[in-house]
Amino acid sequence: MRSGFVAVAGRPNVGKSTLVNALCGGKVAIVSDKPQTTRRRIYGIATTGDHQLILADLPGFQRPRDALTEHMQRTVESSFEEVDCVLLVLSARERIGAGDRFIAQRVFALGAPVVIALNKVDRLKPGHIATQMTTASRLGDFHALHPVSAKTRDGVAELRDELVALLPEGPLYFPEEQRTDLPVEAQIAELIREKALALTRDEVPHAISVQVEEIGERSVAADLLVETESQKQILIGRGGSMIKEIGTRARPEIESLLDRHMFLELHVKVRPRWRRDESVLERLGI
Ligand SMILES: Nc1nc2c(ncn2[C@@H]2O[C@H](COP(=O)(O)OP(=O)(O)OP(=O)(O)O)[C@@H](O)[C@H]2O)c(=O)[nH]1
Ligand SMILES: [Mg+2]
Repeated sequence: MRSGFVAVAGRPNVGKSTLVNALCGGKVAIVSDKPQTTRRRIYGIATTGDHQLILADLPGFQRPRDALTEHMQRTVESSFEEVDCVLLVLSARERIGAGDRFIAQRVFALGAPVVIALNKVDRLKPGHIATQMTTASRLGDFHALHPVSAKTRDGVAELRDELVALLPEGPLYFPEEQRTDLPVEAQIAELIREKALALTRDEVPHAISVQVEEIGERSVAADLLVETESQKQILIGRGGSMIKEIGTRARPEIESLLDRHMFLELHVKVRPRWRRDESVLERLGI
């Protein structure tokens, strides 16, 4: 039996969570087109007869601006301890630049093998992919470099085999059927937040957090926290249309997670400066 932990590192928005989901063969982490979607470490666990691959999906590497981003960056740093391998994710759609080099420096210094995933190669010209691969290969002494598309799953199976081959012999760290270490309340909160992120823009997505208050037999109650009254009005929408749409989108996924029909009760609340409030962050598990 091979088993072990792989830290997934990279700039915000390069597709780390999408790739973790693809490698696990199911949704464990939420995804959005806004940077800083992932706020806490989430294990995506993939178990077969002969191995258990545990991927630590992490927040994107960033310079902290407040307590929230400070906690996020600390999570990234502490997750590098005792991993069997690091998966460094880059976006082939953007210039591989100073931000990637900064992360690479940190990652290559760990001493664990580094596998580079050059993500988002779908619909890119082969010549452009080749150029990006050359640039990526200069980041450090990598173990392997894989062009992939987390979206179309191109190259994902090969990348998965590469990671599994790097795992040492070890025990099952999690029960065979477990897909993530997130408690169910947190999974539901994340699903609701994902829908809210998709429907908002500018500074609003960053100001949203979700807290599940109660999971009953037939209903789930959750609060969406924002920082200002105007953000609250945006989330509620005209005549409640926005919050209704968030609920409509989140409900089917929550129902399939809990395996029963659910009524979803969402409330929007203002918590001024929650991103700087340690007690709120603690309650959110960040
Ligand atoms: N075209 C394309 N888009 C992708 C691919 N992988 C991810 N994306 C998109 O990139 C955006 C960011 O994806 P995420 O998986 O949330 O990125 P992340 O690195 O986890 O972002 P943070 O959690 O904010 O650090 C989303 O809009 C995804 O749909 C890919 O292979 N191809
Ligand atoms: Mg993410």
